[in-house]
Amino acid sequence: MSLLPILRFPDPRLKKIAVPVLKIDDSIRKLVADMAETMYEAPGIGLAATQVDVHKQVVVIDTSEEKNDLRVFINPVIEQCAGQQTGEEGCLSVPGIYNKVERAERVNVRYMDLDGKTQTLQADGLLAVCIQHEMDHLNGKVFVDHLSQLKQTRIRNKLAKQARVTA
Ligand code: K2U
Ligand code: ZN
Repeated sequence: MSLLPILRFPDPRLKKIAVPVLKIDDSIRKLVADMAETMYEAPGIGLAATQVDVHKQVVVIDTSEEKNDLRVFINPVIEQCAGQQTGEEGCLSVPGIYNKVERAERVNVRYMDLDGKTQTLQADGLLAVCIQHEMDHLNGKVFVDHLSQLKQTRIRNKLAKQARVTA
């Protein structure tokens, strides 16, 4: 397994739309293993393939305390959502930036698992937030895109200043 470099906002590759996985082969299985290792090492509780510059509809999530409950979502589709929740979000592609984002409280998501079997999952709470956050990535969106233009400008300026300092 390998650690993969995570794209940083405002990298334009984060805006690319991921394409469906047509065949679950060894390359997809290796991508999932590398994404999982990268997520755990970051550390994070989710990671979308877009963030590691692979524009395929693959997401890994583990919201468990013990970090022993890896969920793999291939070609995920949210079929239903209900309710509303607002929570503080961060993003491995936008380090050091946190902001409140409004999400659906509950989602029903259909996806393919690593065995190619179609699954459906009813999720709420943090898992529902994470699924929505990762599916935004697959659609070329980061959580900053949900914020006001003023906040987005301030975040871009802050990250640009950070980049100059660390260059
Ligand atoms: O996509 C990512 O960057 C992974 C996010 C997923 C996430 C964002 C907001 C809310 C829930 C999940 C990272 O895991 S952000 C870092 C993090 C770590 C532990 C708990 C919450 C967020
Ligand atoms: Zn993110």
